[in-house]
Amino acid sequence: MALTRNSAGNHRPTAHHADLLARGSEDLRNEDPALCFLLDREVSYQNDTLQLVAHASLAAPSVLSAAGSALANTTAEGYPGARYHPGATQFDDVERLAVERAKRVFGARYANVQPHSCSSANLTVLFALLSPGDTILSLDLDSGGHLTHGARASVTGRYFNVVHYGLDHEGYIDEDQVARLAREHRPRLVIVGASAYPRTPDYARFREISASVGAYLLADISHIAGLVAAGVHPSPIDWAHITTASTYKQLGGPRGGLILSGEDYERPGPDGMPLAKLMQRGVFPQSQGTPNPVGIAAKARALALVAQPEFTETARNIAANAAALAVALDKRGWPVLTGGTDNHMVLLDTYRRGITGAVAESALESCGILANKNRIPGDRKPALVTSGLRLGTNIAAQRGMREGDMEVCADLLDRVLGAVEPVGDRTYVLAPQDRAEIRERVAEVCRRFPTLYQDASFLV
Ligand code: DSN
Repeated sequence: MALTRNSAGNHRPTAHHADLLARGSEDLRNEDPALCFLLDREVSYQNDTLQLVAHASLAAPSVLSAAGSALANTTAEGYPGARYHPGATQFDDVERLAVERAKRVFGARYANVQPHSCSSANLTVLFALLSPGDTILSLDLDSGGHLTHGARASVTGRYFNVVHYGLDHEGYIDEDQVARLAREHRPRLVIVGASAYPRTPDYARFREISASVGAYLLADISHIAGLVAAGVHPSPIDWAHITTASTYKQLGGPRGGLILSGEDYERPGPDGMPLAKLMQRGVFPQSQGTPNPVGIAAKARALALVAQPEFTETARNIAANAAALAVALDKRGWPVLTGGTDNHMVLLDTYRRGITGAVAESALESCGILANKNRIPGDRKPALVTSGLRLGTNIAAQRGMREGDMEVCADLLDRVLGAVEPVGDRTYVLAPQDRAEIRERVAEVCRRFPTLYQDASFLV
């Protein structure tokens, strides 16, 4: 997008973002060594830890830089060209840039870049499209759904009548059940999307089911947004009426969310207002006040990187690595749900081998490996214990690992989980010599595959 000339005319900067950031880093180092130490330690922790989580990616230094910009001081409710505060000239252009980039990256006709998270984006969509008591049809939490899809613990479960679909005996979404429940309960909204589902939903079928009962279709692609953007996973943009995404899980962006729409963006919503306008109003003023300008600047930067061929290559490796990791773990006797994966995520039923998710997560973390405990279908353990473990390959691919390197990762996981001796659901014993030996091997892998933070000179 060509930047529009701002209202201050052809203003030449007299001060520079990069100088400000350098000065800030210097001041932090000199004036607040305690905080600086913690921040330094986090950089080295991220370098020296083998992150195999599904819910994160690494933001490039330039994304972090945009997130630390002077736009932090700008308060401007509303949208570009229609703000409720003065002084938003640059922010207007930054937000327009982020919107254009989001549309381009996802092939969308409409984008709103203001949601503070994908949870906020989902709440916005639900409250914009539905009235209290309306019926939602969504995947249940234990089958891999999300809190904001109508879980009992969420406000969405209190305000709406929620009906859940589940998985078949092989762990796949049971679309026939979705169709049957839709006929039976006549939902106003069907949600397709998950926090812990390793397979590809059939978006065309979901649209057909939604259309058959006159429901809207919301696709939540939080976890798989990078694969979708890179064309490594089918896109729901033109199947769903609305698509939501988070920007940090797989897009290498800041904490934040997006609301997108494809071919349906002008379709009338419940009160006749086009969906795009309904979403604009749904974000501001209905569910959020001031947008976060630095978050939006960082989204703009991350989306520019997502458009690069290097990102497509990383996305291909994310999916290939996950498939290879699933095979390597299965070979070592670890129960892989659905027997594999189509995306970045591998789910293990660790409890089938006597280890709760809580014990697995904690033992791995003590060895320098991150993966998170996760409830699995039919789980009888509470959410802070769980019977499963969720693994992801976003950061491994960003570190340059390839399919063949997943053997090493599977070996390390197997070594920890094979050595751990559970004592109840949350505690365990791991021999100090085992831990020390594994930690050394993890450190060696991390040195071999440095993160993009290894040379942290960008912090000045
Ligand atoms: N949605 C949560 C997850 O999938 O881990 C965190 O954002």
